[in-house]
Amino acid sequence: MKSLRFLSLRFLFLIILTLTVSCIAGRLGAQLGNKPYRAVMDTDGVQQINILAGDYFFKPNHIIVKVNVPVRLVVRVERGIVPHGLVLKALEANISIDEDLSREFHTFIFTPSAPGRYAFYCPKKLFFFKSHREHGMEGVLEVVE
Ligand SMILES: [Cu+2]
Repeated sequence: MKSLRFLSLRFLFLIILTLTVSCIAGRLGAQLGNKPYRAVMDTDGVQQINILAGDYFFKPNHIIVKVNVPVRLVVRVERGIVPHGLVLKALEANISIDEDLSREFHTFIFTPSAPGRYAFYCPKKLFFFKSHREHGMEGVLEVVE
């Protein structure tokens, strides 16, 4: 009886350890796996970008697009209980996005009209806690010639 209990305790400990390690690895992966990502030119002449949004990241978080070429930005939202949003305000480049990411997929179409580096982020914040942006849920859209 005693050894059984010891075994189940060990099992429980292993599960907790596994969960902790995978959680930390996931966070690290979200940060490290973020190399600059160049938009792919679609056959219809649109620059296609797919990003994943979740707690609390955008992946990739550094996107490079060409100026004066239409962009189709598709955001897939990871399932979770925390609501997220996307803000990308770059009026000088003719981009204005401010939307709740309430569905699984969101598509934004715009044509960046000026080169530069423009921040995008999640504007959500719960009471006195740090904002999602402060948690790392932000990125850069780099518009190049
Ligand atoms: Cu968020």
